[in-house]
Amino acid sequence: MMNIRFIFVIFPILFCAAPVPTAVAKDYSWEFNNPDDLEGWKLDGFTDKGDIANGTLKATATRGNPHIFSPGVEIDAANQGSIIFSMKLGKGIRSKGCLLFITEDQPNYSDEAQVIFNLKADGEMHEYEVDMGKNPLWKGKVIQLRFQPFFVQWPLPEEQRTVEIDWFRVPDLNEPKK
Ligand SMILES: [Ca+2]
Repeated sequence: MMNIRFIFVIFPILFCAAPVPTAVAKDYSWEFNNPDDLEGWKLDGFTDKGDIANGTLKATATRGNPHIFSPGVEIDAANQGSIIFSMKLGKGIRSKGCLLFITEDQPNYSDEAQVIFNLKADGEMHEYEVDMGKNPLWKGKVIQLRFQPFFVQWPLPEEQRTVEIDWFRVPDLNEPKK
């Protein structure tokens, strides 16, 4: 009797204590195709938590620098230097966007750990590719992203406050294309 109890207690402990495998690049892909499923993303600076309709995450900003936080990730910076996404912004918005990141070694957001990108402001859906590798702090294991679709002075004309994201991906560049 004692032996059986011992096995039941000790096995889960051994399992939990097993060493975590070393960092392996993981493909990340958020498609925003299921209604009300934000796939772990959290919005700050928008009218609500975000809405998913017609396969697109849609939200309306309440300030000039709204934030969209990714869920926790384990991005291998060496093999995942590129972030791609498909986004639609209000026509005529005069701004740039930026992507901030934190890593295991630098777990606090700062303006040093960001990459700024140009926006396409014709009011249509566009694919963007941001080369994160050009920031020297993009190294080791990246644990979260903070996506800022724009940063502008407030107030912003109402028709320029809406952001739509069709998908957002961080591919493993070493992985052969499917
Ligand atoms: Ca989608």
